[in-house]
Amino acid sequence: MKSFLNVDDIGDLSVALAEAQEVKRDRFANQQLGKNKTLLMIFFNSSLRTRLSTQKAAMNLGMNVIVLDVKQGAWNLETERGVVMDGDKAEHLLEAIPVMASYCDVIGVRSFAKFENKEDDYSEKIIRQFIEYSGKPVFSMESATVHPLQAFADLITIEEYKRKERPKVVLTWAPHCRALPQAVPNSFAQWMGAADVDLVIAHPEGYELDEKFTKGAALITHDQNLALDGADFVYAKNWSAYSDPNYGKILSRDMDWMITADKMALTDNGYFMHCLPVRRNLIVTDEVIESPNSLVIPEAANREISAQVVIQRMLEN
Ligand code: AN0
Ligand code: CP
Repeated sequence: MKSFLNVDDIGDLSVALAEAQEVKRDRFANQQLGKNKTLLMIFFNSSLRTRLSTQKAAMNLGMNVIVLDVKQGAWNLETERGVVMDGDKAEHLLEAIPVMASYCDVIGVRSFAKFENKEDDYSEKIIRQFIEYSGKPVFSMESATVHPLQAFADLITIEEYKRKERPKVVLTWAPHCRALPQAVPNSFAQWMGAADVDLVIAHPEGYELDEKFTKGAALITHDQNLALDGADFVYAKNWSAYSDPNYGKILSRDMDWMITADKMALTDNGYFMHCLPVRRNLIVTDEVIESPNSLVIPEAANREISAQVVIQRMLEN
């Protein structure tokens, strides 16, 4: 695997899930594979889980790991070509990428949507430059439009907890105080659309996601209660608007969309999921996230597994 952004990059999902179970059985079985190899993780944005789980996965494979926080200690990077660089940015990404690539074998990039230019965000302008100019395998650790390591971990979790052959999985928008990217819901919809589940998406009017990601959904509705009826998994997430002219904007703060015990009562004893970090009592009540049906911790733990499968594939390449 040379790059990892979309579900297609991983190929057959049942093969990927079998590899994940293999990693779970013995996560140190491939210690030789990464010997004297280096993973470079580049963060343009904050992270807790991605940073720790991906580093752990690389260490399980015997790799060395370098982490660069661009905001803390690196030169401010210019990303636009043709700019007269007389501002606060001392170095251009076009030099920085090949330099960074010369010190490593595999690269992970976290670079959120900037919400300045939808075309730039949806062409994955930043991570595409890493793919083009590094000459190394590159994976997304949440880039402008996708968070595939999260979606893969979510799929592993659903596979482990499902009680039906083909569970009903609901992706529901929930309220938040900040404008968040569409990357997590985009990837979740894309991966669930390709998996053996019935995907239903619920959101208020104006929060339609890019159809490129949601085309595998059985139903997309503005009625959250209808969506939750009989659900096996409830995946809550806030996102900002995708549709023009409101790209990147908050259109609703409707607290009726928060996941409460009453909402969970509509499901078939459904599990609650969220990628974290989550703001309690905005997205979900304390009661629901602390309930025995909350999967947020095993879901986060599976981030180590999804990262290990992906890095392993890149090392085998
Ligand atoms: C980010 C997001 O919504 O994309 C990261 C989630 C993994 N969340 C926040 O910025 C709070
Ligand atoms: N879920 C997730 O990616 O968390 P972090 O932003 O903390 O890495």
